[in-house]
Amino acid sequence: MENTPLIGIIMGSDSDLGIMQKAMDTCKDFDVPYEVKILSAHRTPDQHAEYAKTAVSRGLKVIIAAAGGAAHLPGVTAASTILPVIGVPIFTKSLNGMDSLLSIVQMPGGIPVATVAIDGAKNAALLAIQIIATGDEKLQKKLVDYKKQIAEESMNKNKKLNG
Ligand code: RP5
Repeated sequence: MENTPLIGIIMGSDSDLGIMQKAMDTCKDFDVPYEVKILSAHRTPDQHAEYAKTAVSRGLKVIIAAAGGAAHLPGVTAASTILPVIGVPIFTKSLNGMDSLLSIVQMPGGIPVATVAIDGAKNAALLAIQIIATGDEKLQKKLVDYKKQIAEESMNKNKKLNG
């Protein structure tokens, strides 16, 4: 049971994988089990619907959904599950990811998607981990340590500046 995925990481295409690797790496750093799938709201709507509808019963706690362009994947996922959905807008060459961002962030009332920055895969994973940590003291401790670590790294930059 321990390795049952808690975070589902889905993305519209394998071309999103380079960015989404950061989400996977962050889950690994915190030892939070995850699963990864290519699922498209447009190209594989039936397979995607099945995934979203069975997510709760399969034990997932949060879904991270990444998509670029007409980025409907996070919103359609949120429409089909009661799990929290975090959307990652993927950078696009034609519109610099603004198309992805606006497609994901402008959800209608009643169907929330927590949207991170364009290509913000690492923050998406951190947010998913923080959500799961609300019911997991061990994970809370890891998050406290992580915050200490990034504060230390930041302060060390001052040491370098001032010699
Ligand atoms: C979206 O279309 C994907 O999320 C990807 O960001 C974008 C382009 O997909 P490919 O044409 O590279 O497969 O569905």
